[in-house]
Amino acid sequence: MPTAQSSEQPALRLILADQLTLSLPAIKNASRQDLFVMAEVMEEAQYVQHHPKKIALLFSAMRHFAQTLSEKGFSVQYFKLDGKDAPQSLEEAIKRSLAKRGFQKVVTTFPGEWRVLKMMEKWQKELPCPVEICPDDRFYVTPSDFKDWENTQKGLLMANFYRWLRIENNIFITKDKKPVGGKWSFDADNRKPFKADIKVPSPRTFQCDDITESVLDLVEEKFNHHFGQLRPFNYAVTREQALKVLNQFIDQRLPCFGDYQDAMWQDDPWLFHSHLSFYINCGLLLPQECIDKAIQAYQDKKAPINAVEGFVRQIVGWREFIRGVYWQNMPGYTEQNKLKASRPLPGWYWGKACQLNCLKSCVQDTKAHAYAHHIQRLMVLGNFALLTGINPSEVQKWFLEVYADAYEWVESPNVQGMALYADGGVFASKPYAAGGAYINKMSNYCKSCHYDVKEKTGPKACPFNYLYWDFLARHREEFSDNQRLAMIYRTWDKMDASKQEATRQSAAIFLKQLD
Ligand code: FAD
Ligand code: DLZ
Ligand code: SF4
Repeated sequence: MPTAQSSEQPALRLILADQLTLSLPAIKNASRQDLFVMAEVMEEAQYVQHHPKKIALLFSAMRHFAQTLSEKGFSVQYFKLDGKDAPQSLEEAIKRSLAKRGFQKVVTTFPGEWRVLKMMEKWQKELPCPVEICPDDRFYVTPSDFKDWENTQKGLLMANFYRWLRIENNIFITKDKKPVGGKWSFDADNRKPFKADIKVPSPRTFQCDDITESVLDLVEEKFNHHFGQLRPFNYAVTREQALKVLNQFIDQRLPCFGDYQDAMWQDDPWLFHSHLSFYINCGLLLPQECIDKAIQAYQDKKAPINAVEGFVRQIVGWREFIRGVYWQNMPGYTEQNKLKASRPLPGWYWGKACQLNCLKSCVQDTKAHAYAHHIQRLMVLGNFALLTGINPSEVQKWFLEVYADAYEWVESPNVQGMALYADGGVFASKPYAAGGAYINKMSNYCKSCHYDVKEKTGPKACPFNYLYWDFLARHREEFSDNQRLAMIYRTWDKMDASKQEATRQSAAIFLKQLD
């Protein structure tokens, strides 16, 4: 509820599409005379061509959030994209709202992208009143905390960061600061392949209300040319619905989350994953409440340690670490290309006919749902781009466009750093390169593929097999000091010269066709 009256002068409070959280300082400290501004604008919807489901999710969630603020007694100026005289940019929306009344300041929240932060800093210089940038307290670690922690380290290791963060925040540890379960990570237990007879609960879906229906019509009209299927649309668009997704995950999927975390299955990207990133990243859910519920499930003996620790590690380990890497290395991080990869992104990523069943399936899942799970993104879509040397900025743009959870702070370190090694190893100790055997072990894709995963060279051989060795051979110089690759290079060196030649020849033919 707004505070009744305050001696402070009225403020204009901007809320972005990924700031839909009532507890944010910029929102909870509002008073009755303040005005909230929310704007659907072409500038944000088109700076990359977002998947239509992502735009629909954000616009519908924004409209519902605006309704919640109004019901709580706040004044809200909401600009619809198709409204009369709709502003084209966030700046235009603010300037127009400022002109209406004498606001004494503009209040914003620290954004998710360097680009938007620069925009806010420009407003600080140019707008006729002060612009305050409030902290985003939905994260455990601020960019400056991360910097301080990094200064205590010799290298950037997620495992060390995760342990430090758990101790600092008392997360899932015993009274004597030991990890619950006796180990900091149960990752080694989380690599079971999936089987056809394992029953997976259906994802929680929702009927569209009138607000969502009108957003779908708008997105269909304006963004029809973007890659991705808009309908059927059944994602959560309010906090109440997102909480239902969370509760269903905790009850039905969390128990197996760890076991099948790395598994991939044709036409089922959801498996036992949480599907919460859409909602955590736009603010409908708080990371803290997600891990609290998972830990409670462990305490109630409803989920095993490998599942709960695994989930906690993804959220307070990887998610926070990735954000720290982003802010610590911007600007410039997104332009890195240490392996000098220059190949254009093949049409296969946009759904053009493709004979690699794994790649085709992951693209199809992405197109249909604006979602693919972590191993699909890393070990199929990212791995293929790494091995074939696709230009990192094209890959990064693709990942930012096609996933409903994609914002630059989280997408770019995952793509540049984890999948492509384009940052030269800021936090990954070696490239996540893999041949067909890994994909075959973790999925059923190879069973219905044109290629043979057991074949190493020749026209029927799985391309991942020869591309893997070709990638390593091509980049030998860059990786000469990498101890973690030393064994692998020894295996390559022991291979017959004729086998090496055939491998490189197969790769050359494949790459030529790709071009
Ligand atoms: P689950 O598997 O259920 O994991 C639980 C939660 O942990 C996720 O919801 C997410 O909040 C967090 N998480 C797990 N891994 C990561 C990670 N590596 N980085 C950050 N958070 C993580 N995640 C995004 O949120 N946005 C992106 O744009 C994005 N792009 C990626 C691109 C590549 C190349 C790779 C390899 C990973 C990317 N990820 C991204 C991380 C991860 O793939 C997604 O967070 C996850 O697939 C979301 O699905 P889920 O909610 O079902 O996750
Ligand atoms: C991603 C996105 C989209 C598609 N549209 C809007 C919008 O119309 N209005 C808005 O306020 N925010 C939008 N966003 C989210 C912003 O781009 C987001 O704040 C940045 O990506 C930073 O994380
Ligand atoms: Fe992918 Fe190779 Fe398996 Fe085909 S055989 S699905 S290309 S890993």
